[in-house]
Amino acid sequence: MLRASLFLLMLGCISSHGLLYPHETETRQVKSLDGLWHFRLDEQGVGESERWFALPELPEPTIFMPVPASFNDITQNITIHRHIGWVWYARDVFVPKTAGLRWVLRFQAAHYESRVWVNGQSAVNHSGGHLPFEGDITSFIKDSNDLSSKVRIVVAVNNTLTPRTLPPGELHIYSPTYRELETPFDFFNYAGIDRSVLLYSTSTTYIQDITIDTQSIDYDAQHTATSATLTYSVTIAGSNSHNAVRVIIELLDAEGMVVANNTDSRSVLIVNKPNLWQPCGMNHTHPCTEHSYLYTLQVTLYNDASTKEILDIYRINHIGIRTIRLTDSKFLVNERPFYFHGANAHEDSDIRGKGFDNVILAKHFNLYGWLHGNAFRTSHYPYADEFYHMADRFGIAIIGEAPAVGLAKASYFSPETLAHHKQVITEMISRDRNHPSVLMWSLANEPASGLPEAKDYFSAVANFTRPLAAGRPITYVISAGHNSDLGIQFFDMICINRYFGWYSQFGRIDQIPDLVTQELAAWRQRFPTKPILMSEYGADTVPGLHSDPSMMFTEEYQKDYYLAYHPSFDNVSSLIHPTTGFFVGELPWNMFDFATDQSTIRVGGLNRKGLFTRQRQPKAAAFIIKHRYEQLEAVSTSHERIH
Ligand code: GCB
Repeated sequence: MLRASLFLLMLGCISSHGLLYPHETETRQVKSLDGLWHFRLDEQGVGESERWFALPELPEPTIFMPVPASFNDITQNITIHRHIGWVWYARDVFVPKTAGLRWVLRFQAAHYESRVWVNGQSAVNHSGGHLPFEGDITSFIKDSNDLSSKVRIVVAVNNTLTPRTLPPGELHIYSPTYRELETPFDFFNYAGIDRSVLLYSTSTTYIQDITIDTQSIDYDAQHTATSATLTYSVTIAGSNSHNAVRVIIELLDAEGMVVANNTDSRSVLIVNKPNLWQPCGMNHTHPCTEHSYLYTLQVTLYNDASTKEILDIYRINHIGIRTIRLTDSKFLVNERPFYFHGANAHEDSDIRGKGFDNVILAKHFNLYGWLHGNAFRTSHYPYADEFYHMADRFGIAIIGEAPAVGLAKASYFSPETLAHHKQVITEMISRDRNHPSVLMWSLANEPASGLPEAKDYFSAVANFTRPLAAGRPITYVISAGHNSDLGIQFFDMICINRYFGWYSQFGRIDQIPDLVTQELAAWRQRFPTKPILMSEYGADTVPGLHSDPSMMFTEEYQKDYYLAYHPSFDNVSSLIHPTTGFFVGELPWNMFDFATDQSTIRVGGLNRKGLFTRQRQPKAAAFIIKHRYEQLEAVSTSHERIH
């Protein structure tokens, strides 16, 4: 059981990595480099030795490639679609050289291995496909009175996965024309510059990182919050950071009024009568189409105590005051039981692949609102920042997942993978920890956790993450059986993926209720102090395919499948049975159909377990889930006694 005192110890322990989102402020400019870049494949892998990064143009043949987007589905060319290896992107940009400013080139993500050159010189390299990286490029910028002050940016990205990457993969070279990347996970290995590229400026002494957590909330007898204590820390970096700089920290309410302030770079803010951030879709909170309450944290950096000259201003406009606490049977948000009812997702859509797109983002949240869905797991990797900003606003709970999917073999539990796993956990938490919507960290999906190697591996992952976890419980998502898993003992929650009536008991909807009931009871018996969540369950469904009685792959089967699981959930729900229940949520697999490798079980190269098609149109089961979630919202919760 996690206790409030434990959360206190955890505060402020994370090291800074400067992953603050590049917001524009009075002192910071942000320039988008999204658009059409020059692009080409490097099938022979010769670009670096031939110094393509130093040429005025990439060698032909080049094409225009949109950024952000995965490159795979943009053309009709199957070679580009299934390319494995290096691809090259290039574009020019004009950047003014300005005294007192530094310019940072930021990639919101590129999959998987990235090398970036600016004006022919190496600027930044990164390994990992789903988190931002950046480099200070000020020294590469020429004087603005030099008429050739153009900055050339060249990026090489390689999507080859290895047993040491996350996710892992293995390249098989069968002949000069037949290579396959074996990917032990169930989504297409989309690649390229999938997220935005930004150029932003800061002063040479600047705010590098900010962390903020709700330490505690006091309530009156009616459970109205009377005050809240937030702990924060601000890291300053750059040329003058060790000299007499002064920082002012202000918390602004939704009307822009200062409700708390401080002048220490690491301290607390006390807020009287706080408006709490609430997850949506609970009886005592707001619908998922409306907004949660957010504050803004404003940090202003002055060059000295006289506060005459502002060096830097940074604002986080998604501060939510809320606490999280697990008991042995409940997931409490603001000391009230929370029940996760949403659907898992993927970053995936037609043409764009995993490319970030505001259209897809807005539709995503509109559909969760329509569904009354209050949660999603960022299966199976951290999503683009914008998803977390929207989730904060609507109050949709996020289980933030590390890209450790496909740890399927003993040889993958290596010291090198563990070191990289720790790196991505650090980067993920550093980027996402200030989002109130992130309620839990999932550190892997369906590892082979029954293997002896998994025990020490996950013990090490849990020990490493706990001091960084910023008040969130930690878990990983399990496919292993209740008597074979060796790693979850080190974590806080049990999250299980189960496909009775799909990957087993084909067509036997009638067998589902007993199997689900037995499964939940067995896990509970082994771990009586850890709440349980169904983190995946679902059935492939071809839209428009019908049968009565229902048969696998039809819309009727998907409906019957879901209806068969729900009574077993309700029998042990912590919401419906506050004293005996231990089941804290259900996340269907998947919200949307998504692309996979081609295989005999993936019609048209899609996993079709979506409640919605890949084009975001509902299948019949979406209406079943919507109806259920409306009913779940009506279940009232009482607040726990505060310890
Ligand atoms: C799972 C995996 C998910 C797959 C899903 C399926 O258990 O976690 O990545 O897509 O099953 O549909 O097979």
